[in-house]
Amino acid sequence: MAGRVGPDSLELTEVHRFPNRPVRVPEGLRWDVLGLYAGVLDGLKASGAVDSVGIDSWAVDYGLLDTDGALLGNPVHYRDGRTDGIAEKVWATVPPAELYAATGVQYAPFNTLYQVTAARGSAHWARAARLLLVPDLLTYWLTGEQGTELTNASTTQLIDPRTRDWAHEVAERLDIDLGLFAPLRRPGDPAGVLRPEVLEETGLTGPVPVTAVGSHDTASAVAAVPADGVRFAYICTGTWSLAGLELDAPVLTEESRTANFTNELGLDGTVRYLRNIMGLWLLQECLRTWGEPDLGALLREAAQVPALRSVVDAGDAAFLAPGRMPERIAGACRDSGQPVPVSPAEVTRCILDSLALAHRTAVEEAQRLAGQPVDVVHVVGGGTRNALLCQLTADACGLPVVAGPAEAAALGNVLVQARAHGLVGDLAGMRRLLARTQPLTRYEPRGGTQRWRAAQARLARG
Ligand code: LFR
Repeated sequence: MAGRVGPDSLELTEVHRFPNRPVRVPEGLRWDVLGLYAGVLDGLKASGAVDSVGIDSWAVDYGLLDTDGALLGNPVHYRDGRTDGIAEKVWATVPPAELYAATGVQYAPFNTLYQVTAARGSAHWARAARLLLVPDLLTYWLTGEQGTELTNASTTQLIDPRTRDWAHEVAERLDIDLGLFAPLRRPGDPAGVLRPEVLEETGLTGPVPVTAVGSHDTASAVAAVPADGVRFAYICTGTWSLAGLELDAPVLTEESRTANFTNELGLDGTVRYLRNIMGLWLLQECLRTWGEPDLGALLREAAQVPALRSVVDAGDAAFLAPGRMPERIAGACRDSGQPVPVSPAEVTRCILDSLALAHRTAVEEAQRLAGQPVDVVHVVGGGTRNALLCQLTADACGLPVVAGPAEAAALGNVLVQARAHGLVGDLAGMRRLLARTQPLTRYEPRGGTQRWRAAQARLARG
């Protein structure tokens, strides 16, 4: 994505799009990270000319480098099964309550902490001299410089959200050598310049500075929520739904831990207090099984299916792995004594109702646990293109939804670069610019919160 930023303008152009296709090999599910890097180079070439570059991606995953700086194998996908049963091993040394009090990170089997515990003893791990999170790895290949960007580092479960530095004691107790990580850098910090070979391959003219951004896509997306003030919740919708609040301090209570809220780090000292919800992954996987039918037609049909007939727990890690999704959703409905959705439209409706319900629960609980009430829900990311999901979310939350921008992560990335180059002001100024320049759609709740509350209770009873 190429961004163009002026004092009163902000434009984003898609210059190149490439698929990110996980690959299953005999040893498990892997990322084709060289393919992604090639896509980045093609994108730079297609841009023609740029003043600055910034990289963001999904969180938690990493590549290992040997002492020569060479990549040791393909990064493992966080949906790979290698972390099954690993958390219990970690908890035997550091109990979950202590881990949460020290890191504020929700339990997810794929947190980097559990991944590195699972990797121990492997041949690659034995040879590893450096661990770079995915966006830091791509940045390293572009610049030759290594760093660990803070917003993404906060998803490793090895960062203390109060000090915004490494959680030294946790690492020590779990015998994790923090020397494996490159020094921390923060959004806006310089991250080097494009290497001469990169300039040559892309046809760009140097020097082209690379800037650390909120390299966790969700950090960039939250930075691009076009909100005014603090009384807002956000939902970053895409493969995941990340629903929560922006706070100025972490919530590390036991109640917050059992509610599985995470305290990831955002821009300028903010905390992204949120919950991971399976998101449109549930639908994407169904579409894959159904042979990629026309989405527009399917959503129109789903809108005609009666609401809230069956709902599943969209926070359930049982939906994490790929494969057979329609069957697994039908199974969850059957097991909980609800009508079983059969047609693609019925399954789609069940997914969208379930997501809206999970959005409601997360927004409600986040306000209660953080003691920060909201008047509006901002929905950003790819899911803003799904009008039915936005309307159902407004209905379920009983609050207005402001939807947009769809490319929030890219906009947040671009704005942090622009700020580092003195083009925009603080976070509030960035948000004002977004609100002035980006098309937004407002959805009013249509009433019937009672039915959503009842569905919530039904699901809680299991
Ligand atoms: C969204 C996201 C989420 C993270 C998940 C796995 O793309 O980055 O924030 O929990 O992917 O990395």
